[in-house]
Amino acid sequence: MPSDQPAPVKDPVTAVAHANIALIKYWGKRSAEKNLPAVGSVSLTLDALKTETTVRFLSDGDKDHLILDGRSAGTEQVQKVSKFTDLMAGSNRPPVFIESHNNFPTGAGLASSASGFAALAKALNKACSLDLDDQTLSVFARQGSGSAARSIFGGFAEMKLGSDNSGDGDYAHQLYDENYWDIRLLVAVVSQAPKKIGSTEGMNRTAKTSPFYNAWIESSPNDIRNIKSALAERDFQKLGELSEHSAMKMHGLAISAHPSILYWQAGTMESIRKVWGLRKRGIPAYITMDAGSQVKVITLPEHCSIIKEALTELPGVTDVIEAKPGPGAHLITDTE
Ligand code: 2P0
Repeated sequence: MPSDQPAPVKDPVTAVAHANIALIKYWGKRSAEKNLPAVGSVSLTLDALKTETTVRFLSDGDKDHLILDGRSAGTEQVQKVSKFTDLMAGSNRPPVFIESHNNFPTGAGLASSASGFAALAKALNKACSLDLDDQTLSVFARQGSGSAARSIFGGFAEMKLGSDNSGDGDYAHQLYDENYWDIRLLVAVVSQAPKKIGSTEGMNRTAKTSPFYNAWIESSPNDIRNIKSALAERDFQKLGELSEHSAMKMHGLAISAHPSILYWQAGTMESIRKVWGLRKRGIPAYITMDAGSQVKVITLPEHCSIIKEALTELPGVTDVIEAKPGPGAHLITDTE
């Protein structure tokens, strides 16, 4: 630990953070070094998808350990987490033992890095007695994974862009908490396999090769403004249309990269067509998708069961998860 920071405690600290789904998507970086997004984004934190992470600083040994879902993580993942721990705890820190568990498939487009780094930031904050506020934690979480900045907060969050490249202005903040509006998100699980092209690689390739990248950047502020007004008015149709359009725009952009980035599987198309069919029949349901093949459906509580039933029947869909607005990252105490 740097001498100006308090020594880490040796007792384990456990934090939980929930995945979030971007209603207005982040895709592209304006700087890789501090992981600065090229566009703002607006998200919904989800109660049903969560990561629980326990951090324990070790009094001896010389390397960090990371256990992910019960297994020792690969070198690349350990390095990423070590670098993040250095960032928060200082590079003279003792080795750390981190155990993390997701209640959903890792790396399959269900935002495991978002909940993962948000939980780790929250746990390290306590384990190192840093006492940082959520905005500062969000700045740290962003450096682990852009979407993680939003998972620090519950309910609806906005990721803001800084006016310079220091990184201090690139943080998320809460727009409304998890009790503001009871909308639902159904996840049609199409594949549990990790995606072949990670988000970072996908974003970099898109920025370098898509002829539409500048148009994507230019159209973003308007999308953010409009979704914030849909949220303020609790206008579900407006929220759904804007969210679906942002996801389609992002996937169209990724497809326009060279070589093309196509996250969809057969079950993805089946699910999209099914939801569009339901909407034609008057059911308020809108699609969103991330860097993976899963289709997420934004709807209202009273329409969940009919949509769930329709998606479950599809041959390409293995499971349907229902989520509602969830809480921000928090510590688990003995009393929970
Ligand atoms: C989002 N995604 O806004 C977008 C939509 C995926 C598609 O943020 O490179 O893992 O670590 O900052 O946060 C996933 O990308 O990317 C993501 P990095 P991250 O949710």
